[in-house]
Formats: sequence, C-alpha cells, structure tokens
Amino acid sequence: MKDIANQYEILFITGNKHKYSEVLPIADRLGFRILMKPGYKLEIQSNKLEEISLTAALEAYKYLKKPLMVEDAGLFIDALNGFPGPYSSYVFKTLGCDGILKLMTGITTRNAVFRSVVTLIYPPFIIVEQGVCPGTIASEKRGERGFGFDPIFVPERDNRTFAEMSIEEKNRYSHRAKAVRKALQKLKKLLEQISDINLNAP
Ligand code: ITT
Repeated sequence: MKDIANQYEILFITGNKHKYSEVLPIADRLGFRILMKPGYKLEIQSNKLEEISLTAALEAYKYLKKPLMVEDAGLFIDALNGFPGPYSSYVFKTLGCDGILKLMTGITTRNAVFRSVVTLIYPPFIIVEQGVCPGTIASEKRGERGFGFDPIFVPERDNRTFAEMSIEEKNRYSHRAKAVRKALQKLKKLLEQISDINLNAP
C-alpha cells in the first residue's frame, strides 16, 4: 500500500519543546511531518482534559485553518484525590516537584497516573484519543532529563523516574506516546480509506 501519511503535514500546537521532541519520533515512524506551532493554544479553565484539549484544537483551527494537533496532559495523584490533574501546569509553576513531595510527606500510598488527551483536526476528521500511564510518586527527585513532574514520576514496570530515561524509553510507557500513537494510527487508516474512494465514480 502507498504510504499516504507521508504527504501530510500537521501543526503541533504547543509551547513545550519537550512535548514536541517526544512526539516527533512517533510521528516520523508513521510517516507524518509534525511542525511545532507555539502561541495558538488557548487554555480554558475546566476540570476535564478532553474539554481543554478539544476547545484548544477548535480555537487554533479557527485561526490557522490547517491540519493540527493539541495535546493536554496532567498528573493525577490518588492520595490527593486526583490533584493536580487538569491544573498541573499551574501547580508545576507554583509548587513544582518539591511542593508535591512536601504534600506527600508521610503518605505511603503513592499511586498516580499521567493522563493525556490528543485532539487531531484533519478535515473532514476530528480524532480524540486518550493515553494513560500508571505509576507512583518517588520519595525524592531523580534524573535530569525531561520536564515538569518527570523527576518524581516512576512508571509501572520500571524503577526509574521519567527524568532518568531517554525519550525513546519514556515513549515506551508514556501517556502522551500512547495517545499520539493511537490518534495518528487512526488518522492514517482513515486517510488510506478515503484515498481508495473514487470520487468521480457515477
Ligand atoms: P502546552 O503548550 O502544550 O500546553 P504545557 O507544558 O502547558 O504545554 P500541559 O498543559 O499539557 O502542557 O501539561 C500540564 C503540565 O503537566 C505540564 O506543564 C507539566 O508540568 C505536567 N506534565 C504533563 N505531561 C508531563 C510529562 O510527560 N512529564 C512531566 N510532566 C508533565
């Protein structure tokens, strides 16, 4: 089958270079060209990642009118009733990893999940996919790589934090990698399907 995805370019609406570096190899493997586009992500106040992601994608599309993707993520800590969740960006800026570790002092149940919601607009398609990465909150910061809460998050089936991993290693587990892979695979399949349709047929 012809590699249809190769012909398509998708803008990644984000101001976060780390996210872009994580998504790049996944898109590349599927034959898509992803370009980072900062400055167009509207961040609404909502307690639902799906709503934040979809609204940001639709708003960006209103201005750019080009195929694009938005990814919104958050860290949900069980013992803190899902905090910081959809407020992760603000909480990272204000409390940071140290603040979260402080809130977790003396707490032995350290389960948490990273969740990601990708909205991909490629007319006539709008694809929304989720990715979840279960794990635990470490007792101290470890590692220099990555961004955000990476130094304190240990994914299930490993004992290193995300900040101790290469991008390829983090992508084997991460919420973002799972959501982006699913969304791009679905798009590729749909593009292949519509390219088989003969629009001039009577
Ligand atoms: P955008 O421009 O794409 O919005 P952002 O960094 O603000 O970039 P999000 O709103 O999706 O991204 O994420 C909220 C915060 O959650 C983010 O700032 C990090 O602190 C944290 N976070 C999300 N994904 C993460 C990951 O893979 N590793 C570590 N922290 C992450």
